[in-house]
Amino acid sequence: MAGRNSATKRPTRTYLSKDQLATAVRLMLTIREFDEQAMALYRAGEMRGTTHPYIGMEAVGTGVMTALRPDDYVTSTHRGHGHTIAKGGDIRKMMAELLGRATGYSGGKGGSMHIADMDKNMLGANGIVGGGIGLAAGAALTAKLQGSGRVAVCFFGDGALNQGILHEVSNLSAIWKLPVVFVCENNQYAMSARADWSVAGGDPAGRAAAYGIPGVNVDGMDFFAVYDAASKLVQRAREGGGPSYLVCQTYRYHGHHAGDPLNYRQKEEVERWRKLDPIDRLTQALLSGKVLTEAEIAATRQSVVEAVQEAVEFAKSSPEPGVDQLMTDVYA
Ligand SMILES: Cc1ncc(C[n+]2csc(CCOP(=O)(O)OP(=O)(O)O)c2C)c(N)n1
Ligand SMILES: [Mg+2]
Repeated sequence: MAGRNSATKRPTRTYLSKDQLATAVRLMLTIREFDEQAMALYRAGEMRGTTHPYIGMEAVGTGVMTALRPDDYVTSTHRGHGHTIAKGGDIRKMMAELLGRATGYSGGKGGSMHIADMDKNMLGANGIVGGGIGLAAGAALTAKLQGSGRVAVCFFGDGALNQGILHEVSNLSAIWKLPVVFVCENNQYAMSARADWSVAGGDPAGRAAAYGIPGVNVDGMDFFAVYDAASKLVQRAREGGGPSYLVCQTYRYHGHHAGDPLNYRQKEEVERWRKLDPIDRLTQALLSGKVLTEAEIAATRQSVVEAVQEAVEFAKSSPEPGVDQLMTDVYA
């Protein structure tokens, strides 16, 4: 984390520089614009396969990533664009991957759920629900054995709460005091299954007690709440305190994937969550705290739209992988 000297004191007890806060705004706007354009490309029939939009959940990925060092590890999910963007990924290579182009992260052969950026220590999206959980513990074990001081953050959805791997990995991480933070993005649904119908025991953060580790539940629509909680848990892990659970209450504005008919939830529910919009809340806080001006925010919005448009053009003008690539990157 940089910029402590020019720190802005926030009423939330959060110390972040103007640069860091402006970056958070830019990242959240980029995530939203990127996924809006990805959905538009899907609807226009330009994308093979599908895409899972992170729209509405931007404060979670951005708040957590703001609390990390660049060399910290992250594992992601099928809804991974926001994590990759917030970890510093390249939106041109991401968009090219979505459109199946050779310039994409996986040479255009993987699509949305096969985006990783090892240079940024983003260990990858994952099409298997809960698939990143074991990888994060492995990365954390590496950090511990090497004494590197690095931390692993594992994002997963409410749907992964009931996967057996989470229990096994939580137990082992606690026993071995691994530097890992398990971040549950409770966006209230796993496909069409409501979390309050499918997750036993009320607040999932309470499950942490069974492993003797901290469990914290925060408003995932509030950048500062996520950042504050993540900072403490990451710091604790870095100092040898071991793993923890961070449960973020959030919502996906759109369907499970871009083609979801969305016939399982009420309009009023969506409207209630949209009133808590994480981008509006952060920009309003920064305007009223006189950290950023309307003009600065408008300029950021404009440059984000242009950057994503440029990424779309880059992707569209890139070639598809050739037939000679058919058998490369095949491991089994
Ligand atoms: C092991 C496994 N089981 C089932 C699926 C099918 N599936 C894909 S996404 C999903 C729901 C995941 O919900 P959640 O973990 O809450 O993440 P969200 O989509 O809400 O971000 C399911 C069941 C899968 N990909 N992997
Ligand atoms: Mg979910």
